[in-house]
Amino acid sequence: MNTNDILARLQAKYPGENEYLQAVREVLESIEEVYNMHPEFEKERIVERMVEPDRIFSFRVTWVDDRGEVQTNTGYRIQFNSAIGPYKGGLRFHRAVTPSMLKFLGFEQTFKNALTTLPMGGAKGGSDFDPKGKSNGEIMRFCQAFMQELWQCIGPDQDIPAGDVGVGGREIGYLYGQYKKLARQYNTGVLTGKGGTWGGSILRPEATGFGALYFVQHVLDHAGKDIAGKRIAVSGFGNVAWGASIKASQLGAKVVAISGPDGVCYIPDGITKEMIDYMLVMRASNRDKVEDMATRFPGKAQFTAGKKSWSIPVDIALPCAFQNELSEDDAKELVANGCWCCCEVSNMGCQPGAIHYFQQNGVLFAPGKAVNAGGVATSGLEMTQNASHISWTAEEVDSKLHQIMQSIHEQCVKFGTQPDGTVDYVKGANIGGFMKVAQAMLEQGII
Ligand code: 2IT
Repeated sequence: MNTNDILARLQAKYPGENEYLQAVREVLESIEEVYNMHPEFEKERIVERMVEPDRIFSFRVTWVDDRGEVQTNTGYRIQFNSAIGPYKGGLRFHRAVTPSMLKFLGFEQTFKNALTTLPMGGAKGGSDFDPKGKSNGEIMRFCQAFMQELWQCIGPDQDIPAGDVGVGGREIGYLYGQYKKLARQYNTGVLTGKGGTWGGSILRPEATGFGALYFVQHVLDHAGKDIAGKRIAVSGFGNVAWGASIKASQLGAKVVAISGPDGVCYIPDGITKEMIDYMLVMRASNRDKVEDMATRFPGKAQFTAGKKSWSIPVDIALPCAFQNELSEDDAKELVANGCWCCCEVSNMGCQPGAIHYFQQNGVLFAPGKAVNAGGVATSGLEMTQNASHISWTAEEVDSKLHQIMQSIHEQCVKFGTQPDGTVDYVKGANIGGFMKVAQAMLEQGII
């Protein structure tokens, strides 16, 4: 395999699909050496097949807003790879959603899901619908219109969507209600992230953030460090930032920054339970403003417009919002201010220049597909509970989540340990996920 040749061909075929090309480049660069030691991969063109989604559904979504105006959006579901199980991955509702964004997410999801140890293929979907400023009624009508098309593509043994940016418990509720009405199927396993009384797994809302902090603990432990008392910058204030803030605080760390599209809130004494609870109110309001935290807690949270969480001096940076949210300049500012660990909780949260800068400067860095895999892993646990018509206790789910995050860390160490004994988590996660999917594809023949 020649990474540059493959990328040049993809670039010519998909010009402008920058997020997708960025995600493919990162994986191919990591796996090239191992790949070339396996002539059977090359013979069956595993990489050429793996970078193309199995199929892409694209559909019009038309709905009526509160003023009676007709609105039209585009919906997508990308079924990326089914080598190790049915398609699994979230739905993103965000104004900037494009096929490129969802292809990058579906590609990443394939390797992430392989790392979880559970039998799930990779998928992603969503719409360019912008939840900002929308009423509850508008959200419901949009979800119903979206499901009007999506229901034909999904099923508990085919493709199981969940939430992502802009899609949480409320949206999953509206989507599931409409799925039942259209499909006349009452198997709750068709979606994950459901409510607790109708098939949802306990701890699924917290799982991405909790799993990320368990992974951070393993990273620190492996490097002979400890999380207690450390200062942490989180970005965003959505579901992932919320779960990460709860667990970081429980583990004795101090979350001193959260952020939004409008700026950053600096919380010198560390985030409190009341503030963490208020993040849910801010999310439900659809205002998309972190300034609301400073308004609600004057004196305790200080808002600065136009700044990111990466401007606050911390030990550990946890991007929890959106792809490419941390640039090389941000990485330089963090390191200059003493930051020595960055774990991506958002998918592809760091730009390639930032990752390079962290690695060159001895910062412990781990990529999203390892760090945030606790979310989809707990979705996998929700599917198991649904399929066996039972619900596990919080202790059972949490202990399984712990085991899974530990196993992901072990895979990173196995495939990413360098001659000097440090771990390249990017390499480790990419090779670990890739080997599993590639092996399954080989065994299933040329399809
Ligand atoms: O990026 C992700 O892993 C998710 N949005 C969760 C997907 C899932 O199926 O739970």
